[in-house]
Amino acid sequence: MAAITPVSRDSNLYLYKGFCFLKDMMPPEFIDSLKDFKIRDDDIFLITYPKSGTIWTQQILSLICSEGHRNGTEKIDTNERVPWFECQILNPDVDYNSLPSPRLFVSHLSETFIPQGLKNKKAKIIYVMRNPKDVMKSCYHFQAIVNLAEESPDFKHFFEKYLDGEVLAGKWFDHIRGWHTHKDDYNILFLKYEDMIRDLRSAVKQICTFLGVELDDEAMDIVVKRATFKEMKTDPLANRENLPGEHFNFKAGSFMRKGQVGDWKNIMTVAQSELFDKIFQEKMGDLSLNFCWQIPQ
Ligand code: PPS
Repeated sequence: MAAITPVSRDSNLYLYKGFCFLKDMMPPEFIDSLKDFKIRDDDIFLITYPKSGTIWTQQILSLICSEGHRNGTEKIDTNERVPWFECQILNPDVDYNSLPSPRLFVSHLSETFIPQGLKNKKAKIIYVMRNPKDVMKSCYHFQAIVNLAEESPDFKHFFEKYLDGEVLAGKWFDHIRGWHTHKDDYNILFLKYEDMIRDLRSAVKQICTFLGVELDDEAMDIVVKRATFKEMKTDPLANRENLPGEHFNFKAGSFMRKGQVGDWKNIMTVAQSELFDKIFQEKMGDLSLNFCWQIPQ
């Protein structure tokens, strides 16, 4: 087994093959075993770096794939409908192997750890990315809610911790690079959070086309409406407030915080932003990827 390294700024995490895992919930033997998880041709994986639009796309996927969700006859929590793949410990009574098809999974895993069966190019992956400054700000606020992370005393501390990848999922740059450079190995659709903000209906249509699902106008209207920030914030099945109280403190905030593009400007100093831009250029400059850092109001 590869070396396991402690994470100096967060004792809840360990570093393994360049990725930061939760010590108590994701043992390395289990993580290694996921490569052999048996993939079905109709599996759908949603993959994100944390705070990039996961819960949002989970809701969209669930609404697209389940008529019962759309018409309100099924009251299933989105986390149950689209379970967290590498955190099966949260669902000890569920056997992920025998879930009915089509299975929907959500994951923050980097490309290194993903089941090999996804390379059959039949099963589908939707990868959602978000500009990393907003991801950083969202992660920073999230520390107050989640008991699974050691809280940074201030943003300066968190800024350095995030750049060093001492947060769940490790370095944002590595995650994006890994998935982007291996994109041709998978049947994968890349989406950007900011494009979803600009035009949610088009994003939903893109997902439907990728999944081969045809929705009539009425169904499409329901999906788009129920996936708006305003609707999701008050939807207990979608906003994750049903998650185990021992891990989360919802008095301190919510998964549904602001849902905006450019909020990083309210916390980053000019010097931090310039440093980030420099590192971004060094690490990502050679990739054909553009990010939207701000949308004029
Ligand atoms: S997690 O913990 O990794 O699953 O978090 P994740 O769901 O990836 O990201 C949370 C951020 O997504 C925002 N969000 C939305 N934005 C726009 N529209 C909708 N419907 C929506 N749903 C969730 C959420 O507010 C978090 O971003 P911030 O910037 O913190 O508000």
